[in-house]
Amino acid sequence: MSDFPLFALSEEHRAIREAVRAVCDAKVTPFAADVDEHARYPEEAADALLASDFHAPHVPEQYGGAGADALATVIVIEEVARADMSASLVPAVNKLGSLPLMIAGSEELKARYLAKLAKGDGGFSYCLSEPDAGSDAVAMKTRAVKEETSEGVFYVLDGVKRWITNAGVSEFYTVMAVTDREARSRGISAFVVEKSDEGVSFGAPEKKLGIKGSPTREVYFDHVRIPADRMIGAEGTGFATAMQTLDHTRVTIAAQAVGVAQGALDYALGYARERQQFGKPIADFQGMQFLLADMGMKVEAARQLTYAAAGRSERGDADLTFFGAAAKCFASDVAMEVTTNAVQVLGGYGYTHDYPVERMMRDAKITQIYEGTNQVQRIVMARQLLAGVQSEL
Ligand code: COS
Repeated sequence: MSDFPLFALSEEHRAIREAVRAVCDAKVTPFAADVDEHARYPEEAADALLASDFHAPHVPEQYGGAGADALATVIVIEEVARADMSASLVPAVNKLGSLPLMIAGSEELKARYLAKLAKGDGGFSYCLSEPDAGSDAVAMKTRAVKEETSEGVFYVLDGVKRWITNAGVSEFYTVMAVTDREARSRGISAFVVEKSDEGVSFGAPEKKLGIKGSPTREVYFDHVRIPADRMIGAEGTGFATAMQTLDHTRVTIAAQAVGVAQGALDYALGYARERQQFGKPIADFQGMQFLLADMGMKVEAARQLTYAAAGRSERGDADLTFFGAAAKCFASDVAMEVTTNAVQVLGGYGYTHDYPVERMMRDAKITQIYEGTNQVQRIVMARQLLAGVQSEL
């Protein structure tokens, strides 16, 4: 047998986990309850993540980024989510918003915007969903009309995007818009829009169940005229780019789910050791032990699937579409179950704001919904299976 460390993290990946955990212990965990309570942007976490280069770790070194591979990025997001899901949306959404550029953008566009993202000159949000186009993303109405003038070629964007994470905070937006209505999914194109572009505005922050520290708003495009060189890839390729992006970033949602589940499990374990009933710690009761064992087992299974998906994301394997959907779906279902059971372990205390597990339970719920509901993930997985796409292993 070789001494190849099968299914073990490299020293480098372990070191990244330790480094992020230190940042989180100092600057994320202490503020998580306050961020949730006041539904405020996690400034302390965002500043600390930027200072330690964990705000957009996926940006390649050639653009001034940390050059983290897909697994390292997953570890960063997992660790931040373990402390505070809202804060984990900083690295997660920066990847979601900028990945279309990395996949299909021109070298000039990448150099211009990825460098700004890496430097901290502005975050990147992703604008796909609309009021009437959620799971059915192709049904979007936002349009981009080509305009050829003596000053050059432009696209004029009109429409509304909804559920846009970090809208208003981000400086840059990848926007999918219809350039040819008749061509359906092949008539959608992707653009980089800046917050400062004339005609861009934002709705009021949504009042949400969880991830309260991460602003979610509508984004309005009222005759936003942008130069044609801000189109990402060729006209009509925007939908395929948007879907390819989600194949990769569903892995990062799985990472958030693993992180928040681990955070809840850690807290429940500590509580079960301390809390005395019937003259002994509740951890001594077998009923409690079985509950904790199931939680640990499921978190670990979700983590392994997520890391396996991250490997596929890094290599661009043909089975990434299946693995991205499977990891997101499985890990988010686990996160919901584990965070709910953590509340159960704490009993009445768990149901109050004095303990973090009810926040984790509320935060976990979104992982079953965004970047495609878990029903959509099952559609995606079934299509891959029926098309005969085989696992790379
Ligand atoms: N990679 C590359 N291309 C893809 C792709 C992928 N993973 N998935 C789909 N496409 C392409 C298809 O190949 C097809 O192209 P052609 O028409 O050129 O053949 C096109 O995109 C349309 O695909 P499809 O016919 O599968 O589209 P549907 O309308 O059936 O929608 C689902 C498919 C439901 C899976 C898709 O709309 C989806 O993922 N919806 C959820 C959206 C979402 O996650 N929203 C959250 C936003 S971020 S918070």
